Amino acid sequence: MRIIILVVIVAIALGTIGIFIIFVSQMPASSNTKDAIGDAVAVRVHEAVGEPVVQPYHDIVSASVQRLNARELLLAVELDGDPNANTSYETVYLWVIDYPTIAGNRKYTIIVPHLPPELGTSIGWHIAIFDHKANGYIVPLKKIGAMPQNMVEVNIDPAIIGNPSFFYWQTFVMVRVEPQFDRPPDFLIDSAPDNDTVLLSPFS
Ligand SMILES: [Ca+2]
Repeated sequence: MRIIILVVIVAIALGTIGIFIIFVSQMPASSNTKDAIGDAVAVRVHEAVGEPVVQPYHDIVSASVQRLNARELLLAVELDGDPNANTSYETVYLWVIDYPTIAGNRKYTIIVPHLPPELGTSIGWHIAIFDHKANGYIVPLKKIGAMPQNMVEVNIDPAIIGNPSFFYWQTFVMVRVEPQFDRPPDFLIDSAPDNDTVLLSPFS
């Protein structure tokens, strides 16, 4: 009898925790960080032929991640120039998101590349999402519309990244000078925060 009561209590507790996690993962939440202007520098990540000239639209001024509701996660970065004006090399804006689970850490990278007209194929803005645990793309590269002036922003369904109740994020600007798409871009230009992450939680 005692065992049955204990099992019932544990089941009720687990059910309550489950409902709480689902509820919290749908609550609006907002997080942001500011970054210095003028700190953008091209740091080579891979050996590659060519080096980008740092542009104002490579320089992060601020970045934010907001859960607007259960279906919309808004990722935004404010820049010191208009990223739609990119005319040389592929510029890539990235958000790296990670959070712990009982089954281990989950990590995703939201990749937003801009391909300038000089590349000639599928020019303009794109999005892809990479799942580090599965080591593959869960959203393959697809074309999206133009960005607002001096901003890069995308809206994704948080279900794609597992509907976390909270997570840590960091954003990066990178440039690819060689068209080798099986590796990360060749240069890191700016990041925010530079050596830290931001917590998105309805309780922070
Ligand atoms: Ca900056």
